[in-house]
Amino acid sequence: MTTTINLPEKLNKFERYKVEKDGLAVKEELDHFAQIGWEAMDETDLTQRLKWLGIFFRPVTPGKFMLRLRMPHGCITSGQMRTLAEIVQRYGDDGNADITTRQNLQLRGVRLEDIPDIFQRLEQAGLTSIQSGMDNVRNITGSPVAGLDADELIDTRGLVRKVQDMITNNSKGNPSFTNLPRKFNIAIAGCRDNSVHAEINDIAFVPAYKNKKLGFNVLVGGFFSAKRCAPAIPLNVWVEPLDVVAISEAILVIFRDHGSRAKRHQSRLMWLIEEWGMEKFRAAIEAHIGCDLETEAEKDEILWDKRDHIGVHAQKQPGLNFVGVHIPVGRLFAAEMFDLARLADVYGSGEIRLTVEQNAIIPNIPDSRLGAFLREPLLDVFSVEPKPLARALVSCTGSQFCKFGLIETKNQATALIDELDQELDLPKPVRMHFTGCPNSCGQPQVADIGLMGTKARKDGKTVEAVNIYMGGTVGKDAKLGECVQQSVPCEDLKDVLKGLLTENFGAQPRDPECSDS
Ligand code: SRM
Ligand code: SF4
Repeated sequence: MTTTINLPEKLNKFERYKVEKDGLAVKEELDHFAQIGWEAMDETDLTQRLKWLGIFFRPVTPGKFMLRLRMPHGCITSGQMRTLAEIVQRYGDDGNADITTRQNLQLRGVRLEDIPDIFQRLEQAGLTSIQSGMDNVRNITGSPVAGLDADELIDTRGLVRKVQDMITNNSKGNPSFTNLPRKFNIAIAGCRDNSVHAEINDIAFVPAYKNKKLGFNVLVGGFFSAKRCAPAIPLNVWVEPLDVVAISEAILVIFRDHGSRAKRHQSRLMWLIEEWGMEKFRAAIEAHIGCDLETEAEKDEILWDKRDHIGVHAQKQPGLNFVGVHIPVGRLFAAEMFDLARLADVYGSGEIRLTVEQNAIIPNIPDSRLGAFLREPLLDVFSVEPKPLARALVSCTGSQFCKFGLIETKNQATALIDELDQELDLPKPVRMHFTGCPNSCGQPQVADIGLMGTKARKDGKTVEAVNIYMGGTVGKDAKLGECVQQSVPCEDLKDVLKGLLTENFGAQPRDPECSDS
């Protein structure tokens, strides 16, 4: 594929290093890097280009890398989970896996010298981490209950796989898409509850009927960044499932060739759409695919509130169930990963699904096996009936591993939410999302209550604090929340949250007699 990238006259440092050497070039140098060690590597190869292979140098834990996989649609087999468990197990306390807000897995504690062996294992297991970081397309999301949900409209698993294969050249790496102006997110929803957060993706396909035919309306340009958050807007196009790969490819080529590269914070797809106007953008897609596109269907089929999939649910296949288990803030350790894989084998069909709420689902459990499944000790840790605040808690990585983190998130959020769950009775779950900095990886703007890390001054000292967002709605008519309170010191957060939960979500003090702590 020929590329005609629109480079600015003066290149910023990211564009310069991409021009100097393609990100994917480091693929051929892994054995060498493993031999010389990370300390002797060229700095740009180490801190930037390795991300084209999903390998992230962590300045917070130098020498202990993060490996971000690709997990199309959040589907993983028990065998693949075991392979990943074996990989993190060798790192002892440093090793773990986090389920991400894009229904993906990231491994921690990884040593560079082990990467050649790890990549061999991943390939054998049918897994890849290719092009999962920096200016590449992120994990492609889809409904976590595709193929299981009786009310599903389109099973999008095959489509998601095809789009990933197009982008990554069947996981071998695709030079056509290694130099995008910026990161890029794609979601393909076949469900009625918008389980993928369509509105915050650069491209989202959402189910819609046109002339009684089922296909997708297309939304474009959604993104979050430290400087601006924008919900996706209609492309005013309806496409058949068959055309999803071609449309995605066309938009990516247009973004690659025409997207602005001058300023990093103005390089996401929305900026190009605004510069061109939707008509010109749509015409460019038509020119690329060589035919006219149909205008969008009047309404889409996202008509439900969003589900969290926790607990036992009957599948469309009679006699079978999927069970959503709550993984606190998405963090898994090797023993738990082995155990999840075992449960999927013993009770299900050897399959596990991951959700954008950082939880897991085990599908295909027969009615007759449910009782025994629900008695498994792992479910004491990964509950099928978590308390209302823990149930809906999401958290980004935060300062424990991420250099952008202004606050520690996962551990702090879990402890705080556990205390609030002990002290309050709530009529229904409240979706709280913690994110360590304005990059918004934990999506605070989609939450009932979003907490974004910042710093504040208290008693003459700089302390960890949060800006509080409220009003994010998900599912049908999804809407982004807005900042309602700034610079609340983390040490005061519990009382502030108690107030917000009481005033807005019907929280009542819990009767200590009923406490099960
Ligand atoms: Fe993110 C950068 C983690 C989802 C917006 N994100 C980062 C980095 C790579 C920064 C770094 O190098 O340390 C973080 C890695 C930390 C680590 O060690 O784990 C990071 N982002 C994450 C994850 C792991 C959060 C989580 O705990 O689940 C998510 C991984 C998803 C995946 O599997 O690929 C993650 N990041 C998101 C999302 C949510 C989403 O996609 O739905 C967003 C907002 C949506 C969006 O992108 O439009 C998001 N991350 C960012 C941004 C701001 C992008 C921008 O246009 O400015 C950055 C900073 C950047 O890219 O320059 C960022
Ligand atoms: Fe890191 Fe900030 Fe993203 Fe959290 S939101 S993972 S702290 S970049």
